[in-house]
Amino acid sequence: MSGLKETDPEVYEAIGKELNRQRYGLELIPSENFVSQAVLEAQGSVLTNKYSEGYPGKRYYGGNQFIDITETLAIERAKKLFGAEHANVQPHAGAQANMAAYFAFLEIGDKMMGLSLSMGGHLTHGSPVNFSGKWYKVIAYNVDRETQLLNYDEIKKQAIAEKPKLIQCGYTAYPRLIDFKAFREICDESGAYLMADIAHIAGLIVGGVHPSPVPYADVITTTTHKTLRGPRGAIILCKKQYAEKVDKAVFPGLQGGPLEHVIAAKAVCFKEAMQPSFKEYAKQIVKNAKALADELMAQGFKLVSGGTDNHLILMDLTNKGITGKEAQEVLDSVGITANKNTIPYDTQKPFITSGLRLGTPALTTRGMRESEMKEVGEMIAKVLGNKGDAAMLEKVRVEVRALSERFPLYKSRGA
Ligand code: DSN
Repeated sequence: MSGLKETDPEVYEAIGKELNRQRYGLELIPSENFVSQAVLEAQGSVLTNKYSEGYPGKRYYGGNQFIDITETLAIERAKKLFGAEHANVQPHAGAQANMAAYFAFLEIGDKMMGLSLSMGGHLTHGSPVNFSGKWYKVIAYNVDRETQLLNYDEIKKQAIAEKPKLIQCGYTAYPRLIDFKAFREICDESGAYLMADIAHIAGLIVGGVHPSPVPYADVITTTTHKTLRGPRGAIILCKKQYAEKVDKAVFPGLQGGPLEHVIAAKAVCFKEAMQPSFKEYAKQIVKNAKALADELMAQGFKLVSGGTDNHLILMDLTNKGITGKEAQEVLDSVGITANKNTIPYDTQKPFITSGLRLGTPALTTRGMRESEMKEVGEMIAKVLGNKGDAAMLEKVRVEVRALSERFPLYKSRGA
């Protein structure tokens, strides 16, 4: 990064500091990961210079003969990776992908159903502060108060009574498997389209450790940067019969020029996710999440739904005298990054919360396994149990640094 260092030392320095934060800390935010050198190189390439409104073979600008190669690779690889009939690889981010999917299947004012944000849904699944809650008539469904799980019978009753045009499934803080077949049946009985937002679990799906929605959903959206371990961005998958309306919704409906440097990096990510080693990676994410969950429960922590089947854990801190916000902050102070999150039926405000959301995709990328998850669980317990003990916090800070150094990150890169 010598050019950047010379031109803009302030940006260069901040990037260097962020690199060191990633190298010497423990990243437990379940929606984050570390991309490969190849993904970084594609995303940092000259493809950023090119306008390419339209789609491969049908562009509104000249000079797209090489862009067409990378975008076509991304499309074909996405279809093959997920076994989908059609892929649009242009959405800039998950929110834009969801917006485009709604735009394709709904009219403004139509009724849709999604899991409420405070129960593990996403802002774009119908939150009143988001476009989805403002443009559509949203009926929220909840998880069960006792089990903290989706209750498919209840969702079905609600759907049959409400008759939404679209039902959204796929979540940001749900630690269990999603039964997409059950959602298909609910949609068939209530006359709704089924949309699955698999942003969190896409890598687990292609890695074979979570069922796929492809046989059941009419439209699927996912970001590419979470368990899938690609660049920040998103894609939409759908059945062939919906291809044209999905493509039109993305461009010209909502976006102009696609980010072709990011699309090239998505193509690289999909190639990486097709390798047998990615299946091993996905399996290890889940094994690590279970190991971390077991250690946290052994340390006396309550977990929402009593554990995990996927990459994430939602800690319920209500019996520990610490809020999610305080927990996030004290963990941050020792180099452990996690995020506060509401738990189902939380009595705290979303900025405070009673929960803490953890995930294992990033640490698994670094090569950590079950024994390191046990160490991480012990560190979290020490920090949350001793938040005012400066000596203890310093001790854990040293442990965090030592563990991170055992699993080097971006060895050859300097900012
Ligand atoms: N912000 C993402 C997450 O952290 O889950 C969802 O978009």
